[in-house]
Amino acid sequence: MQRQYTAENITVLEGLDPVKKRPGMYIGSTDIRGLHHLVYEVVDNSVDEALAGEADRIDITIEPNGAVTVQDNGRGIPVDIHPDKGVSALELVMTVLHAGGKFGGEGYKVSGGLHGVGVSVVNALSRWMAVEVRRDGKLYRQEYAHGIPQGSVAVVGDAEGHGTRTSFLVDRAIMETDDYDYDVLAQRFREMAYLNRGLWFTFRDERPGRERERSFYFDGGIVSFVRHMNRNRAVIIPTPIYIAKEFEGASVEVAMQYCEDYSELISTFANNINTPDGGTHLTGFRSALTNTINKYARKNGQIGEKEPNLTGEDVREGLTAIISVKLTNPQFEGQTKAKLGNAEVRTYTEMLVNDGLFAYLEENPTEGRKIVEKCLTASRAREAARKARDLVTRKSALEGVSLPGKLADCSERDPSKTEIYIVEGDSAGGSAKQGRDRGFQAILPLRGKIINVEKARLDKILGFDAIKMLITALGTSIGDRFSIEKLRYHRIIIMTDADVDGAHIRTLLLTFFFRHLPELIEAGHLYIAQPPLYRVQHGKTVRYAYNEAEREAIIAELGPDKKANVQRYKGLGEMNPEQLWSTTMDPAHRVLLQAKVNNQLDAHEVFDMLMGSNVPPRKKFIETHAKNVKNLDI
Ligand code: 0RA
Repeated sequence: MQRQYTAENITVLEGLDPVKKRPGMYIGSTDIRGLHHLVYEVVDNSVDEALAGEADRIDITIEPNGAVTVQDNGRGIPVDIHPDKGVSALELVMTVLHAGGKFGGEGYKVSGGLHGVGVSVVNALSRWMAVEVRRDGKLYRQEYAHGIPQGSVAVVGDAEGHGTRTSFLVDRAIMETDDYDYDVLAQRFREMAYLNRGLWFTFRDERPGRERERSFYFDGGIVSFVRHMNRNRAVIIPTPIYIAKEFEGASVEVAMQYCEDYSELISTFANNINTPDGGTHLTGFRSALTNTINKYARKNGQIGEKEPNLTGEDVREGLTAIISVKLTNPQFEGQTKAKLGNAEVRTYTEMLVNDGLFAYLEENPTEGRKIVEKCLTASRAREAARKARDLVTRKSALEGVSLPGKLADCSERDPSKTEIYIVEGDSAGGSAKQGRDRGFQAILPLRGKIINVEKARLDKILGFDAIKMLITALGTSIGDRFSIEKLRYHRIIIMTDADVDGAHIRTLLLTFFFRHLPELIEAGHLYIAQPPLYRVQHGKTVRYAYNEAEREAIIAELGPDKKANVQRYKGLGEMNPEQLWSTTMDPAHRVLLQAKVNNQLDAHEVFDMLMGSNVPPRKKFIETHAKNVKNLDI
């Protein structure tokens, strides 16, 4: 079929051309992340309508054919003809880059800084797209192919109510995949539901064999978010503190709650977008928090006249908080645009917390006293930790020349070329020492279980020899003396037995790195070795299997009449040095898993659950997941 190009269509085609040519510039990538980005782009427009107070439902469906439909009950994208351009507003929004929907708004309009590339980008990257608008009793519709309107906006029927329904089928000639990950999308919608109190999300998957549906709605908004984050922790005050205020061009909301453990978990958002690198909202919050708690504690007599102030670390220990700001012109900074830059937001957040938190503490003296008590305990412990650490560090035990005696170091001195194996047990350590390439591979055997750092502060942790040895061997020191430049090996490889104890030690080590040396994970230095589970021998050929399926495949390959000798390795110690080298340590053959943190919030939750003091959720998690743990992505 010959396609008809009108003059107008050709300008549309050219207008969206840059998107098709360089999709990465608009949506980051054409892989699954870019694919999800397209969905977020469309959903964000409906969320904007909800933020304007005009919609309270968003229904998202992955259709049986893989198209995605997003429907809201907002005012409907305007369909009237634009006076200068001579086409409908709807068509402009769908076909002109950056046309957005930001016309005709009053008050402050919010739009996502990262996603806000406009729905025309989605249109450009879709084989097919259709928009239906219900307003003024009519149903309007326009369809597009590769971003080109297939006719103008038409009335196709009568309609009750109002809203916008957008469907798109991505162009597989541009997008590498159309296989949406339900869980990833659902997680984002859940987050959006927390961040926008009272907004209903329904998310359906209608793809054959994968049918499911979830709804997200939180009456408590970010208060519910904080409750959810703390659901596996012991809390100091039962109800999260909530403070919020509207400023000129911005709204600021904070929900916070102290827990009995030590980790600080503050998540910040600007226009519903996570800002993991913080920014002005976080800076304002931190300074006002320290200021307010000190002011209250002094007024209350909990800090004496001659006593020093609590530090920022003291007042943030055990704190879970969500800071969410919504503003007209968000400025996202930094390489990954993960930091909020608007200077006025610092002042707003400070004002909110200074006034709002102080008022809360005065109105809730029981809670106020408990919170200050918790901060004072943190302060005393930190002082003790400082003393303990200085005692050790002065003697250079963590930073100095004397490397631990158990460390079998390598001869290479360039850290970018070297690796250190942290090995469970002395006997496996022995095999590893003999099997390694001593040129670039160092071995540090750790005996027995290391301490569960989730339950202890740094002063206590530093009392354990295994931890001291590890830090000394790595060379980076720890806490406020940490310095990544001093790292002595760029690959840190955890090598434990393929059994339950091994898995436990591995988790303890990962927890330690995650809580106390997260920079090493972020920089991609931490790995997990994967020793084989089976040795399959037939005659003179020996092969190794890393899981059940591989073992079965090898046996099947040998054929039914050949009898293979299968050995199951219970521990690293059962392998001789050559076997350990060739299966697990030789860079040419081994398979390493790199430890990564995909999502700070999720990772914190998983560690809280696995290592924290609440037992039932951990039991449940292990029962649910023990059978299908394949890949470790913390
Ligand atoms: C601009 C103006 C108006 C509504 C919208 C945009 C709008 C856009 C989207 C995108 C998805 N859902 C949407 N819902 C509304 C309001 C026009 C008026 O005054 O009625």
